[in-house]
Amino acid sequence: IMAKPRVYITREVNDESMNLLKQTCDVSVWSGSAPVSKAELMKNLKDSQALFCTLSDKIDKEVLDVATNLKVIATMSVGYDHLDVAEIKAKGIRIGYTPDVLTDATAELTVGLLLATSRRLFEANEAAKTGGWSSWSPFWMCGPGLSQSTVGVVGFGRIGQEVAKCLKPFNLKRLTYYNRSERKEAKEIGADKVDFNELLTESDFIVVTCALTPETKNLFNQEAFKKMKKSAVFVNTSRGGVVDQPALVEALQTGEIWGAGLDVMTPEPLPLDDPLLKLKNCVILPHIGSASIQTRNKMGLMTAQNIVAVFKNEEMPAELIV
Ligand code: 8YV
Repeated sequence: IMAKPRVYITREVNDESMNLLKQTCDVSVWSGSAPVSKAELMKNLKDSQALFCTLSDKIDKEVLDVATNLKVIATMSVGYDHLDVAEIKAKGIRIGYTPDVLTDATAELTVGLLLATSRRLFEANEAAKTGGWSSWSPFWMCGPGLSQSTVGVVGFGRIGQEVAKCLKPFNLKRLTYYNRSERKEAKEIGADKVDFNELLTESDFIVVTCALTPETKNLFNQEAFKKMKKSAVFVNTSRGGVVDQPALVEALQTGEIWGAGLDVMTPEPLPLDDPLLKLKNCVILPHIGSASIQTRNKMGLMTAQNIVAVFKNEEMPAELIV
């Protein structure tokens, strides 16, 4: 009888995923409250055949070099910028991830963040609860409305397209997108492809849903914020690394743009003394884009299924092919 493959899990996950894994694998879970340290991860990976990880686990060459028994890395995320994909592939290790199942949850959170930022929902709620609501005043708590505005989506993949679809009923003036390649789905959605410069200068709302890659790193720099309208609202639910954060802080402080809503930033968690947290025109969420109960359950299950498939010699539900 062959020993069951050992899978190391860097977070406690849903029972359904655990139960599925336990049927074919010998499961070991990191149950600390903070993310597993690199040293602990390396110690545990030495004799593991599978890794179940999340975005806070950086899987680099140093980690991979000790993980000589690893057959599959399954990340409970659609993003994979925390994985050294080239090195993993070079070692013949398979990669699983969780596309599609989080598209709707992330898109709805993006729309929520856009509205919360532009219509100042958190500021207004705070005022109402802490005595800041004195009397009705014509321009108090006003912000730019979505109706008849131009929205530009940066990165028109699964999530960007879903955001665009969700925004359709808001009576936009124009919906545009910027993407490396033209997306055939755009016509039906009613989104026009524009170049990056046009997107920056013409948009009332800029929504970022692209992946973090060497090409998108610091895409939103000082020059980009300067090109935006002073009334522009900037929303990011992708990765903090696409933004030059000091440049964003400056743009918000000097009124170069109207406001920002961020679900992702650098670093995460954001330290309590970070200048972003002092800005009234910046809404900060703790990376909850995919955090609907249904979606997180699906993500957990898909991650487990990706692992099990490898050991059963079946097709993985979502294998990362690059
Ligand atoms: C996750 C995400 O919460 O899927 C992604 O890429 O950023 C979020 O859905 C996170 O990555 C958990 O690993």
